[in-house]
Amino acid sequence: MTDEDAEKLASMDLDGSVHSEDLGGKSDIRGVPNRDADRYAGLRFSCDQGTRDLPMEAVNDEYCDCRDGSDEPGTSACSGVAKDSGFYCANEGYRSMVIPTSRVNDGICDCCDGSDEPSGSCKDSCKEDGASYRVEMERLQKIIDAGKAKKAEYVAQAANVETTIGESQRQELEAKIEAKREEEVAAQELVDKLEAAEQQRQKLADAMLRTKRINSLHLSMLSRQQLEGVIVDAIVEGGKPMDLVNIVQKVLDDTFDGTAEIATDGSTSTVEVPTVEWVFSDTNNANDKYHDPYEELGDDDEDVDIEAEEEIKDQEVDLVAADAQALKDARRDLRSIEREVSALEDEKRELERKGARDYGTEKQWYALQDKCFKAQADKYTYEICMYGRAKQDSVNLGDWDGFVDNSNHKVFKFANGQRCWSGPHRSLTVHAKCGSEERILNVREPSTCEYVMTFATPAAC
Ligand code: MAN
Repeated sequence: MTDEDAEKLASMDLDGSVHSEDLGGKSDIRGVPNRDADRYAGLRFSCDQGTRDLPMEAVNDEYCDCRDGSDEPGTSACSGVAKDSGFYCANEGYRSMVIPTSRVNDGICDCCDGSDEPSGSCKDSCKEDGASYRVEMERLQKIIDAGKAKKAEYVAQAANVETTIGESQRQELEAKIEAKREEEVAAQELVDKLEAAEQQRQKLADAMLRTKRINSLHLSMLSRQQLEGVIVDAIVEGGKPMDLVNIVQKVLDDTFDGTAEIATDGSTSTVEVPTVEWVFSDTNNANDKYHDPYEELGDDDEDVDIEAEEEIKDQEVDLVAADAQALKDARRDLRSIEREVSALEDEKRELERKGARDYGTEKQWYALQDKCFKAQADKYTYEICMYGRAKQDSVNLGDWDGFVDNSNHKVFKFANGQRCWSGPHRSLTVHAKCGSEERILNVREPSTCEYVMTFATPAAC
């Protein structure tokens, strides 16, 4: 189907036939169709709804007597004077037509049978015109037939599809959603429980780290006065980890006479002030290079809570290894259930949305749902998406507003588009015409921001 064919199809009537004025052939009176022959058959002629009575000689006498112009159907005498009743040419062999009477006897052959001009001035080309017209019509008819065949495919495609959401379908989907939501609640509870345990573990780990730092700095060995000094010096020095370790080292050296040896429980051990990195690292790793001297000394000083530390370590190892993985798994499971719930809800919404759609009496529009078609017209690219949105470039021309009543599902609208500058919201009316394929044939804007489109599609065949 070429653009030209499409244009021709667009000019054809909705049923695919070409508009013509076949009023029953030619009568004996010039410019009058057979259908009206009786009116011109008597001895007298009546016009202007019976208010004027004329002798038959007054008909086609080149003088306009009637206001309705009916006494001069075969001359141009009434053109511009009265209402134009038109000149009928039978055009035998081609299409009959009605032309304005102003074109009668004007030296131009408008009718192919030449009846609008004095006899002998025009060649009768109706036979030839008719032959090529029929060839053209047959060709266009083939396009229409192809469109009809394609429409039959559309109809078949939709035949077995449930286009209205059934009660059982809805209930089934709702039950599925309900069951999934219960799973979601259980999964959320598990995540909450494991997160609480993780928080607890973190608290214990923090406490343990703190204990480690206290122990590593041997703060328990310092007097209250020395500790107060450490605090003040640390503040004065800026409170940096390195400063703090140096301060503590100095206090320890002073206290233990530079020997760096301490005696507890009668035993002797070297006090090893650990490296800054170790003390302030955030780990509690058992393989750490610093070894707490109090452990060896069997010190059970209250301040250095080795037992608590061990207990924490045990708990931590379990939690880190098992619960952290369990939490990860539980979160993953929850996310996957949440996704399933949302997919089911989407499915339900989609079903309801589609169930509410009007696909036409034969569901002929079903195959085109959500399909989009584009075309360039003037300086814009227009796009329509069936049951969706229409656009002019990126400007919203409106959302689907349904088929126009009594249009036989051949006219549909998009409404409530982007507001026109100090005008209405943009809207588009689409006139669907039979064609062998989908194609936007033309777009006009007869009134500002109110657009009209002609669209060829098999669905309109
Ligand atoms: C844009 C287009 C036109 C429309 C004007 C109205 O230029 O959408 O079609 O007529 O806006 O201002």
